[in-house]
Amino acid sequence: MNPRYYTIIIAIVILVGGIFAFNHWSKPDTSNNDDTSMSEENNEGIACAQDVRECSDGSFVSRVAPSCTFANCPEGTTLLPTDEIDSESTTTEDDATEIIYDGNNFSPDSVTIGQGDTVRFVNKSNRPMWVGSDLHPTHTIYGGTSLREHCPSTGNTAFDQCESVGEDGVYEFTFDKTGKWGYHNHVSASASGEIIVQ
Ligand SMILES: [Cu+2]
Repeated sequence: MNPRYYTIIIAIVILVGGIFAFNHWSKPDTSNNDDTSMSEENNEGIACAQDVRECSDGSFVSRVAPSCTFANCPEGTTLLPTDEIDSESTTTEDDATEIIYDGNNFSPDSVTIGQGDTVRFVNKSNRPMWVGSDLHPTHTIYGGTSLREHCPSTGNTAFDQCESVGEDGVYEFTFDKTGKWGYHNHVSASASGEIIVQ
């Protein structure tokens, strides 16, 4: 091979290596510079959260730097306690009864719920899950219609998932009818369970 090619190749290798090295060593420097500039900014002008609280006269106060505590309410008034709406909404958010499909069985395979309660079926396996009302294969028991009539389920009235889902797939159904409702995995019908609605 022509020695000039070697020279060119070596030059390219040195150049590329130099670019890598420059990027590698220059990164910590730039991040350090960013950090110091950030902290300088914070020291100069403290930005407090933008939330406000209500005083007993109906006026609002905001947070004041540097401590970022709320400003004093007008004389003769007091700061009202904060609402606890947030914590209430999180506790009522998730009251569905959960049933896990593990690839072979539903567990628990029998649950008792109240009328109007919701059950959430979760597929914790790598096998498909299609929850359907008994009897297999028509799924008529709960809704009174067959799978051919009520799928795809738009009104969520037939207790039929109408499709199979893979791992972490979820099916939720709200039971408005009291009774003892058997169900099964339509794509592996030996897996079954019952929902007792009182
Ligand atoms: Cu079925």
